[in-house]
Amino acid sequence: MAKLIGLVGKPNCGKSTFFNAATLSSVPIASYPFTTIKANHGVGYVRVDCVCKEFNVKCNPKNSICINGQRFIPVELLDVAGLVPGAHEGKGLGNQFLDDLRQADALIHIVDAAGATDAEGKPCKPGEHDPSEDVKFLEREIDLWFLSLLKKDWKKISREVQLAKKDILRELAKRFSGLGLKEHHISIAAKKANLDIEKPSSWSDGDLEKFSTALREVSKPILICANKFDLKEAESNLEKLKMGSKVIPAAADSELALRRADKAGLIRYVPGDPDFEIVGQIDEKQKKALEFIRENVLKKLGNTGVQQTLNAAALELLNLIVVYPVEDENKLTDKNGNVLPDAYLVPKGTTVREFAYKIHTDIGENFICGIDARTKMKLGADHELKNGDVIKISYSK
Ligand SMILES: Nc1nc2c(ncn2[C@@H]2O[C@H](COP(=O)(O)OP(=O)(O)O)[C@@H](O)[C@H]2O)c(=O)[nH]1
Ligand SMILES: [Mg+2]
Repeated sequence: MAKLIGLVGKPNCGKSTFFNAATLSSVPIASYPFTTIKANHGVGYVRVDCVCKEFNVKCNPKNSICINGQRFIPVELLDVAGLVPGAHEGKGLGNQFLDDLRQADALIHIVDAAGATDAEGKPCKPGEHDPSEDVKFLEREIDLWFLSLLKKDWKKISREVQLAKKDILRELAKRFSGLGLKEHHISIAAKKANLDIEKPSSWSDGDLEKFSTALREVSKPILICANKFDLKEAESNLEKLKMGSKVIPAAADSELALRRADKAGLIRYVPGDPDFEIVGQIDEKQKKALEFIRENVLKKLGNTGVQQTLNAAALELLNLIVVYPVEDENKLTDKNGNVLPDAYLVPKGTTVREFAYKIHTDIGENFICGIDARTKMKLGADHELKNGDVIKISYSK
């Protein structure tokens, strides 16, 4: 299943700006791997070095884009409904928030690192609010939500499970399945919280709280996007934001401006690049705005941070790797002669057979073996794929 990355945060931190920037592409892709795109869903891109350079071929991508040897691979994004205090109790837009959260496999928490948004999400003077409070607040909201699900009928159920010698992990997996949690999530979280799974009825309130936090950490990993880094107040808050999750400084509105200018033919800019080039007619005002971005964002951070945030979410948080399926392992083409047509994001540890199923159910069912296009070696069904693999799947037709 394709992974879904949710953008979360309180109002006015730049969620919509980030979403609009990340989903704005100047080069359309013919076919997305996602069938239905709902209202607050969008397609962003993960940027990796394309293997076309290494193989010294000119590629002809179908499900992705290649710009100057950089492959952009679609990944689905979700603009999660604004977080409000008390969301875990279903207050305000709380229910919508929780419903969005349920679907996400990983979260990008967009924070106003400049502290120009107060606790309720209203604009304030930069530096007035401590953004690390927002990080604690979001984590707490999700923890309380997990805790409320966990505590429902807990005394009765834990006793029953223990008496009947049933597996508590399986029971909890059922309870949390609506949130996309699997038994392995529950089992890892139980270990993390040091719980005796033979004696659930002995778990204290403190144990249940620890367990809720662990469940959140394993099932909804969070990356912090320290946004509004073009404002000077942001820098002094960076260290404070590093409370465990990875933090990436960014300027979403700069990225949005650069992508729009590129789309309008005013500049040439590849998302994630350290600089841009002016190629069209621009007026004084536009020139000033672009110079501001160059001086206050690109030179300071090396990039706008938006692409880097998406990459980290997909490749580090979700542990995805990139694999290129081909039908001809020598020419690296599909049946129509397109060179390196597709790039798939798959979880690390995906086997050759699982990959075959991902391409097509029929191919998975009639699987014979894989062939590594680099070494031409045969790969068995259970062989685990590596990042950057170019793979032909042989199957009986
Ligand atoms: N200075 C600065 N302002 C930003 C940045 N990103 C967004 N904003 C501004 O912050 C305000 C709120 O942004 P919006 O995307 O609507 O926030 P949302 O409520 O979280 O969706 C808008 O005025 C944006 O232009 C940024 O990187 N730097
Ligand atoms: Mg918004």
